[in-house]
Amino acid sequence: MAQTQNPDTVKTVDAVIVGAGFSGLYMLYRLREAGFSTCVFETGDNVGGTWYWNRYPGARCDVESIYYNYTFSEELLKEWTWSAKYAEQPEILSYINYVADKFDLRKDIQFKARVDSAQFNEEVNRWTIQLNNGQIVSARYFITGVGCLSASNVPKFKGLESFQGEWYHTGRWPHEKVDFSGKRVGIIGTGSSGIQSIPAIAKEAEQLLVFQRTPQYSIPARNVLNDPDYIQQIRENYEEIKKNMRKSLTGIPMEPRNRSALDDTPEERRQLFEAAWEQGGLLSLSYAYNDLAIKPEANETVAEFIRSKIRRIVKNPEVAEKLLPSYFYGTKRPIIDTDYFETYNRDNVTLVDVKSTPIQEITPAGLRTADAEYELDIIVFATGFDAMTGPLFKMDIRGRNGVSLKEKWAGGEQTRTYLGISTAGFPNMFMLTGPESPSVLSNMMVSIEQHVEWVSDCINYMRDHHKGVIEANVEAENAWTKHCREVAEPTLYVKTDSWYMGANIEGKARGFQIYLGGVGPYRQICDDVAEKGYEGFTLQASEESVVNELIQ
Ligand code: N01
Repeated sequence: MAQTQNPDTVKTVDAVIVGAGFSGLYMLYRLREAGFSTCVFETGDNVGGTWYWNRYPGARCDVESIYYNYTFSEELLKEWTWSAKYAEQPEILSYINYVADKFDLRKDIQFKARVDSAQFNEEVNRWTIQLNNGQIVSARYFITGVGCLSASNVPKFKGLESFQGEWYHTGRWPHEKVDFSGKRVGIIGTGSSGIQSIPAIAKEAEQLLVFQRTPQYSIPARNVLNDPDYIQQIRENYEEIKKNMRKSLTGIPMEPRNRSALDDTPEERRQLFEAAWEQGGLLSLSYAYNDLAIKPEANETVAEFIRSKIRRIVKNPEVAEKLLPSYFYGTKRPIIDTDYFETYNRDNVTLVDVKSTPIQEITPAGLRTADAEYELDIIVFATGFDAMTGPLFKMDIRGRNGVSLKEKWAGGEQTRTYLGISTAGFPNMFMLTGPESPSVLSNMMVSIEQHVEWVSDCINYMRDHHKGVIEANVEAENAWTKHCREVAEPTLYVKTDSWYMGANIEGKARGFQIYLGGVGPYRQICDDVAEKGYEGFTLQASEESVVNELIQ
């Protein structure tokens, strides 16, 4: 590590940021504006993060585009116009590139540079960051902007290396177009990525086989082009919209209807659900009543409503039956789609239930399940991610006494953080949208801006108050982790095996890793902590201020 390196070869900056996605870019902007020397390292060869890697056919955002953008610059808000209600991946990627150019961010980003390790050096209170190209950087602050869903998960199927065709993971999609025409394509996985890509691939491929383990609830997105008058109206009211986004539960300016599903008659519920189905979108059904995520009987009303829709849309009753989900609605990420269930009415699409007949191996010619062999030219893995901790664990991050983050969060302990931003024993390290913050259960843009602003305010505070080290206290961390679990415990989320629970990765500790208290209340908690001089953290004077005091 750096202690043994020639100091002349070590680059020194105030802050290192990992990742040039939405969070890393805004963090860079804020720190640079405040006069801190900052360097971003990015594995990819361009900006974009999630939207750089997830280029699979049909990829688009499930949060309305007018809410899924930066709000820090009024000028930017006025300059950029989203073409549709839900923006497609290429448009979002263009937006990110536009932002990077507008604010001249690229000059402080090193692309194709992967951070392999980061170690806190207690002698000098600095982080030593090592890159895959051998470069070493010393930074006061180490900030991760690695996202929550960037460590792709390709299940360890026997025989994958023997497969003679092409295979791709949705989260690591190639930049060149994948040609499905005339091909027999198999897709494994029916989460958001699978459900978005299945209708798109079905239109091109000669044959599409969908290997489904768990049927999913999905409701229509009802995407439309944005009307210029609507955009104008949004622009005129953006200050108000922004305020509402920030104080809402999810970062989308909507609140759940304040009524139990069990207080309405079946006919009243049906009418309400029908209206929500027609409206489409991420929250229309989840927000129809206030107890769908808490009471099993309330949840069953919406779950059965969606099942009835699937039975009606899918013409073959046997196929429809296989597509009926049974877990608590909303306890996996709700999915919105364009013609997903309709796609099973196509002649070239076949559904294979791999719950009852599991995939046994990938063969040179395709794939073998417990009762059949399928010949395939292309396999698409829409098999998700090692979420939340996966992106952090890809780096060897070591805090005090050389203890790694992986060791600290190992075994049944799961994650332990203070506010989802920091963790005891890892001074001057900040995790943007880290575990135990609202992150993926919110509009990420709102959560990203909140974290970036909180962290940059904190770093400014440190400079203004001549502090060199900030570290979460163990007591504050324990209290926060306990609070996170207490908020999640009464909900149905913890009763479902999902990636929220770490259940999709073999051997991973189970536990709900996201703060469910809502982005508005969470912002208030973080602001209060800052207002009280960073309550729950220990701040140490900077070396320069100690030296100055000694001299005087
Ligand atoms: O991944 P997932 P994803 N054999 O984990 C199956 C965000 N996102 O990439 O449920 C067979 O949801 C697995 O089956 P099961 C969004 O937050 C957003 O789709 O574990 N199947 C499941 O069906 C989302 O939630 C957007 O039984 C296997 C699928 O693979 C998150 O990313 C778009 C298997 C994985 O589903 C992740 O979504 C895309 C195996 N061995 C993603 N292993 C939008 O904004 C796994 N599966 C719209």
